[in-house]
Amino acid sequence: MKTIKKVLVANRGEIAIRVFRTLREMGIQSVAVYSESDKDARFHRLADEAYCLGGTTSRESYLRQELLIEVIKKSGADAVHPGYGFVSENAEFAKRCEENGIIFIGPKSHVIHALGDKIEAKKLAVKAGVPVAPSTPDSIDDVKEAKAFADKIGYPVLVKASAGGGGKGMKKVERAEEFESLFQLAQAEAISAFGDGRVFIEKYLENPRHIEIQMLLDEHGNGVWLNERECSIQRRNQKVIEEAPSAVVTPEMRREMGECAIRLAKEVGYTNAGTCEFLVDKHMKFYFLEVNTRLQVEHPVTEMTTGLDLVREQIHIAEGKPLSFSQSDVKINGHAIECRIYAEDSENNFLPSIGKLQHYVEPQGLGVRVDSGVSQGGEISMYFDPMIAKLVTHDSDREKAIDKMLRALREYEIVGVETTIPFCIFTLEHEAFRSGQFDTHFVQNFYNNRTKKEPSTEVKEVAAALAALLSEKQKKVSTLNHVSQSTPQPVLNYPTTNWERRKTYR
Ligand code: MV4
Repeated sequence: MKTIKKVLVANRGEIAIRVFRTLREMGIQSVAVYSESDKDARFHRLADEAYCLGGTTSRESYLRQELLIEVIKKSGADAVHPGYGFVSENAEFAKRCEENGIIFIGPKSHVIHALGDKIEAKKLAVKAGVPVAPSTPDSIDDVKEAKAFADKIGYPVLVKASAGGGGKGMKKVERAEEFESLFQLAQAEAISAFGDGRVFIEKYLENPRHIEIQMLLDEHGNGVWLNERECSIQRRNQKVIEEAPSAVVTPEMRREMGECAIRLAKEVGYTNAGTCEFLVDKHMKFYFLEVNTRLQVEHPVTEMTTGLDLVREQIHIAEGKPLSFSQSDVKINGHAIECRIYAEDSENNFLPSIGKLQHYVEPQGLGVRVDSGVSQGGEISMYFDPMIAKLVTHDSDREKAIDKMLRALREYEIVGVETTIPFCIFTLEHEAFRSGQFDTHFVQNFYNNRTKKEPSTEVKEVAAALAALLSEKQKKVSTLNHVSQSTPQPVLNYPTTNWERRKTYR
């Protein structure tokens, strides 16, 4: 058993802050790294020490493995927390840490490597007796053989890249006639995207739900499942709303899925926090999809409903401590929902909306948690993920958690960029969501071809008055110039939030 005294967080934004908070509470020293383009970001001010990596893009900063190792050594950190994205699921980085005597807070490098290969992961699932969708048992490169298999299991099928995952490197084939060309396209794309052209064929599941099991496994052979998260509200493989527990999972199904997840994890020697993803069909049959070997973006909904701090658990496991509780201690307290607030125009095909947060106030109150890495005056940069914040609400049941989320979404004040708040409000008010009768096609079924609503006369008048007032102010008050060179354009077209509905603006 080791004692971790100092941790470097190889990440940025909200997740870096999330980890720094737990480190502070545990009395562990913290080290931040940041790119030149993040020199004014808030996250590195929450660490005890901060090192500038230089560079602008991810490649020039947060992805520079050798530089990260150098800074870890220089800072005297004994461990590194990778957060999500960047080097978090990079087996090579985990291996470099192992070789340099640095504790990588996550599974061992060989485990990350094995599970990163989707064919390998599926073989492990089969070996552990976990249900999988019908597929070729291995990669297949002969197009004739592949087509014979697709013809046999029936269309539609998916051609999936073994090195893919999270929706990358996937082609849906609807009919036999289009198989050959799409198969070859999938192979070519897999080579160019991953440098690995291996693909396999899998039966396409119609209208599945995406439900995942959070796992914790220590280095003494103990493993627990921390219930499920439902992440079916996605657009283009990007999760937008997640919740725990799922509206449709029964206690029996939860236990079955949980036991499957832990069996698979134990098969591969998994340690630390991880997530086992499943697709669930309309008959509530579940099929293994992949294992995510990192702390996930949506982990807060599990924390709110189990009362656990997953980062604290990760650190204890990395220190070699046994889990301090067993499966029967894991309870579900109420319901939690997370909305990811992206700087994207959800009323205009989710186009990225980068720029300065001219005005920014977060919602607060009982049962409201906001994990964010931004503040007023900050920039949503084009170099990184445009997520502004994760808004999480917790209450005694699903309906109350939804109502609390609607309250919190309407309390948010954001001027300067468009956001996914209107989409979240749309979804949370939708009968399909409220009744729990939805799947991964929610966005395409209900949110497509939505035309922009014409703003009401009242809203137009308020917008015009405010624009005039702000431009007048700018002429007189020179200090406003550092906030914006041009006239600030308040987001007033869509009266979705309380703030936008207000009639008086001081
Ligand atoms: C599937 C599927 C249907 N059938 N596999 C997308 C993310 C990647 N991890 C796997 N994905 C899918 N795999 C079979 N056999 C449908 C999807 C899928 C999806 C899955 C989860 C959440 C949203 C999705 C949106 C489109 C397609």
